[in-house]
Amino acid sequence: MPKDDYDTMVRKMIKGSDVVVEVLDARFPSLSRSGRYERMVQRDPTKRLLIVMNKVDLVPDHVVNKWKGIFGREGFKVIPTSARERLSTSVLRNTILSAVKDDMFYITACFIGLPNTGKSSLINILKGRSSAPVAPIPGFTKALQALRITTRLKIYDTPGVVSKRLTMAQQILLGIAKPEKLSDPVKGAWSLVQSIDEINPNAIKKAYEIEYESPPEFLEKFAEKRHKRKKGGDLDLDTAARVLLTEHNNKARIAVWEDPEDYLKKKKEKEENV
Ligand SMILES: Nc1nc2c(ncn2[C@@H]2O[C@H](COP(=O)(O)OP(=O)(O)OP(=O)(O)O)[C@@H](O)[C@H]2O)c(=O)[nH]1
Ligand SMILES: [Mg+2]
Repeated sequence: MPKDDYDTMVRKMIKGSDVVVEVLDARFPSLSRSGRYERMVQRDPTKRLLIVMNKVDLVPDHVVNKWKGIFGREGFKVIPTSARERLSTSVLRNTILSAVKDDMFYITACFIGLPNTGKSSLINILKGRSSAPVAPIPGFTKALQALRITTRLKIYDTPGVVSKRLTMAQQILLGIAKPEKLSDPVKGAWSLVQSIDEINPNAIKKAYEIEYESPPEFLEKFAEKRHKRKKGGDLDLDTAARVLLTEHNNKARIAVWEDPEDYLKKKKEKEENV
């Protein structure tokens, strides 16, 4: 289905929901937000927006708390969760139920967000048994799914939509770019290494135990270490690049997360320039 159709589908779901739960990747909370959908919810006083920072198992607590404070000061209700470790999933359920007025018995909520942030995983936990298909592949949920969680609560799972505002380098960092869709996976892998080095210069070295001075040097050493060679014996950088990107998308092996201080600095600069 074309991207625009997913967007239309998500907009329709937001229109039909009382509570909209935006699921962010706790590693990249500001990058994975969708201002457009948030504004759509906020424009309608009958709707409530909740921000979930999922995958907190991949980020140190003090970083998660800082983000929670920042978004809280911006006026958002934030719930850090981990579907993997079943952290705060009942808090999430109770917050959804209490987000609407007491006299409203039936509640419809929808889960929105970029691909792969864990929307379906969270909904499955709320439901109590596997109902929404989960996969390590970004863009796995293809169609709408309505799930009755309790008598009062119905939740719609939506397919993740990639925001047009995200550059290809950002999509690669977020782990939502499919390696097979990249025209040049080697450049994609270099871009990943460069983006991560800019945020956390030791993360890749630590994850793969490879010393390097530049992204191309890293990829060559990575190809060697993984024995990725073509028939003639030359290094197969294309295959190595795909392996690296796939591991980043599926396994989150590299410990990397956005720096909240950096976000605050950039936000201040932007405000001063207005
Ligand atoms: N480490 C970690 N991984 C998680 C967590 N929640 C989900 N995942 C993993 O993230 C991947 C994507 O999960 P899904 O629940 O399919 O994500 P989704 O948001 O529904 O993705 P789309 O349907 O593509 O939009 C899977 O490999 C999950 O196992 C979490 O809390 N921590
Ligand atoms: Mg899904």
